[in-house]
Amino acid sequence: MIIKTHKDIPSNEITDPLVFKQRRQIIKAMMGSLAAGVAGVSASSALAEPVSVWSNIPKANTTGESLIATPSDIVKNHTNYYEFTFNKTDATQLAQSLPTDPWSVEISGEVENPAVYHLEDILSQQSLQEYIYRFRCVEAWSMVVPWIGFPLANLLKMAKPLSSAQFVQFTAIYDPKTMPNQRDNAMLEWPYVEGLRIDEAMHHLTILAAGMYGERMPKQNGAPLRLVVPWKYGFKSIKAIVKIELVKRPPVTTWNKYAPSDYGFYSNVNPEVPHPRWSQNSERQLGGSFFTPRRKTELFNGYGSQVASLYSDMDLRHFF
Ligand SMILES: Nc1nc2c(c(=O)[nH]1)N[C@H]1C(S)=C(S)[C@@H](COP(=O)(O)O)O[C@H]1N2
Ligand SMILES: [Mo]
Repeated sequence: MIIKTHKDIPSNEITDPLVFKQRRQIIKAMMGSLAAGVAGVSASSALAEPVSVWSNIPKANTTGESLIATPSDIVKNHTNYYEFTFNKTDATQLAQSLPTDPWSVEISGEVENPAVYHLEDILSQQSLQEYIYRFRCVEAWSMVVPWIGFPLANLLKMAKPLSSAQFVQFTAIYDPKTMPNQRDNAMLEWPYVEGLRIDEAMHHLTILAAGMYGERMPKQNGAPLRLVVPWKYGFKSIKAIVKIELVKRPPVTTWNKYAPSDYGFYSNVNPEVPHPRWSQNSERQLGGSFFTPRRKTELFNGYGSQVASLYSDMDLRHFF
């Protein structure tokens, strides 16, 4: 038997494992619809869904800037998902065991119409758009991601917030069976909780994302539904949301509770307010080479012309 070593295989013969998986999914989808055609019943939605539903998404016109997305294999393989791991690589594998279909999202609290929705019912009522945003982690790295989602405001309006609703609290899934750090009660308090002020939550740049790079959200990036708030540090953009509550008081959020002097409730990107252990005035851009210069971090991550008015009467050093 001739064994080809890695050296002998031309690079175009090596199939990226992600591409391989995608191909298998497409084949599975084709077989699913074939089988359905023969049997005369409709295949399950996930399998029969035409690939184009996720790949021909119109671009949202929210920022008017043209950004070049970070290569998708980098965004999919460099993640922060503390329920699974404290490193950046292992969630790619570990998160695959999280069951995300079916999924429901509860909307409750200070609203006229509290409800529990099947995720698919939420998605079918929204016109999904692509939002290409800069994304800045508090650890001083950044990327540009083409998210697929819809304004959070759309969903909140369906629930009809009462005037007493001043903040929005988001809760992520609690699933210790598949999430090792929940099982071990490691480091943070679980489930992961985040929050926004109601005007931040209603802002048109704030989205719920169900996909990226022309496909459904990979599990390690927060499937099936995550928040994206592009002018705040990445930890505000909570993954795997199961509950959205409108509340009267500022929510107690996971990172703020863990280390209040390091991670403020607002956590707007701000080069003038250093983390106690590192500067925030520049960032390493994922996908660059050794020679790519660090990017100068911008106030509100560059979205100031659209969001600065939310904070006009606030001292951002105090409310960091
Ligand atoms: N549920 C949950 N959401 C989370 C996190 C997490 O650990 N758990 N990490 C946050 C942090 S620190 C960042 S930087 C972003 C990372 O998103 P990405 O892994 O898709 O790049 O997700 C945020 N949302
Ligand atoms: Mo982060």
